[in-house]
Formats: sequence, structure tokens, C-alpha cells
Amino acid sequence: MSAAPRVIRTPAEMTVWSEAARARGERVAFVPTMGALHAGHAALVRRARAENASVAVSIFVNPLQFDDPADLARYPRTEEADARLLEQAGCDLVLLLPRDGVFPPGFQTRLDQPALSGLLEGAVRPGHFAGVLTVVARLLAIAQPAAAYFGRKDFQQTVLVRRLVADLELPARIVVCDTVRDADGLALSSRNVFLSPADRARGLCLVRALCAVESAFERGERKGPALEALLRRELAPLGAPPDYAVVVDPEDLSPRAVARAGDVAVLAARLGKLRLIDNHVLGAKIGPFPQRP
Ligand code: PAJ
Repeated sequence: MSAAPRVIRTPAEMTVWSEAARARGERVAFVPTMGALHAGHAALVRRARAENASVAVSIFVNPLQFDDPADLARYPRTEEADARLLEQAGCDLVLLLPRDGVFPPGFQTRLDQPALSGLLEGAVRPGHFAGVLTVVARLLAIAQPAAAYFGRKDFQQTVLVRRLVADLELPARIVVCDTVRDADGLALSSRNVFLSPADRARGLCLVRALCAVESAFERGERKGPALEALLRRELAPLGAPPDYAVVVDPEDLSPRAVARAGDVAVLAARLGKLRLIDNHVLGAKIGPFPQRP
């Protein structure tokens, strides 16, 4: 039986909790989230639980990373369901900071990585990654974890966060966890609740595109442009060109002319008012997923 996690609402209490755990010789794991939790988040918490003595999860809908105020206003908030999910996943502590706990009055600092943050998602969402980097650095400073867990679903985010931790020599180890998908292959996302059934069905072409690119890679196709053309062909049912669909170097996110195992096929497409993003590491397993009835 798991116990309800402790709830902390101030940065100072969080830091004290983390210091006390360390003093007991416990490794603290940290999972930053924006709430509206699903099985993808739960998988991060379970892995953190399996690998560390203490697990803290933050829920904070970070205004700095939303380039569209309407998107921030409608971001789903599901506090009670989140609390149940975290209890079942074995979280010890939930950090629920108000906005001025994360960014106190007078907070000025912004972090950015100019060469990385304007690419891919950053080209479509200006300022997004500066907001992510700033909040992640601030949350790591508050939680002081030995390890922090992130999902590969947001692949570009993991690249920038790793860079942040390396550049500032922060003591946290960054652990990247596989994408959790629905049975039909669609990557879980807090925003999927906004998909109409028809758009959800159309959205499956993203995962079909990733499966197709993996099959082609396994058959020996290595030309970046050919793999990219395949992605675009599979995305054609969307009716509009994707925001991007490309095979990139996993370190600097530059497009690959000749792909190798470990490179990442990344894509983003609009579906109605929503954008879906997904990715696949070439050479890794994906699918098979059942076809539509
Ligand atoms: P959020 O979208 O809530 O995601 C929190 C973490 O869960 C991220 O590391 C994300 O990659 C991971 N995640 C989301 N969907 C997943 C899935 N289907 N499978 C596996 N992991 C998944 O990402 C953020 O919040 C924010 O940018 C944050 C890092 C909290 C900074 O504000």
C-alpha cells in the first residue's frame, strides 16, 4: 500500500526536505511536470522510484514557456486525479509552488541556448525553450536532486536540459525515459484530451510515419532526404505540411545527410487547434501497433 505523498508549497521547505533526505544517505529523484498527469508521467515516477530512495514530483504550469496566452489559459488542470496517480506511482513528495514561489518578485534571470532553442519546436514557439531552461534550472536549484527524470517524448527538451546541466555543471544526473504510447501508438500527451475522435484517428499518421522510417532504416536506407521524404509521405493525410519532419543529430539537432543508428526522426504537425509532436530514435524498437479497424 502506498501512502499519500507529502505536499510542500514553499521552496524553503522543499530544500530542507531534500537536505534531510541526503543527510539520511538517501538519493533524491526529481520529476518536473506541469500536471494533467497520465501514464507517461507515471512511468517517469515509477522509474525514479525504482532507482532512488526518495522521489519528489513538481506540478507547475510554467507561464514562461507558453508563447500563446490562450494555450496557457486552457492547459488542462486535474489536481485530484494527479494526486491519485502520484500516490499509486510511489511518489513521496509533491511540490506545488505558486507562481511567486518559483519566480519571486524581482526575478530577472533568463537562460537560453541560442544555437539550439531556435530550432524545430523553438522555430514554431519563440521563447519556449528559454522558458523551459529557466524554470528547470530554478526547480533543480530548489529541489537539489541527485537525478532528474525527463521523457523522450519531448526529445528537444531533453537535449537542451542535458546541455544546461553540462554547461552549468549542475550536480543532477539527467535520466531520459522512453515515450509511453496508447495501444494504437499515439504518444500520450496532456493535450490529447482536446483531440476530437476524428483528429485523434488522423493523428495516428505520426506514429505510422515513425514506424515507416524505422522499417526503411532497418532495410538499409541511410539517406537523410529519402527518410525525410518518407516521413512527409506518411504525414500527407494531414492535408497540410508538417511544421517539421526530419532526421537529426541527437546532440546538435542538425539535419543528417547520412543517418546512423541513434539519430532521431522528429516531427510536429498541426491537427485542428492542436499540435502533435513525436520522435523515434533510429535503430530502436517501435510498434507494431494494431491497424485501424
Ligand atoms: P510536461 O509536459 O508535464 O511533462 C513532464 C515530463 O513528462 C517531461 O519530461 C515529458 O517529456 C514527460 N512526458 C510527457 N509525455 C510523456 C510520454 N508519453 N511518455 C514519457 N514521458 C512523457 O515537459 C514539461 O512538462 C515541462 O516542459 C517541464 C519540464 C515540467 C518544465 O516546465
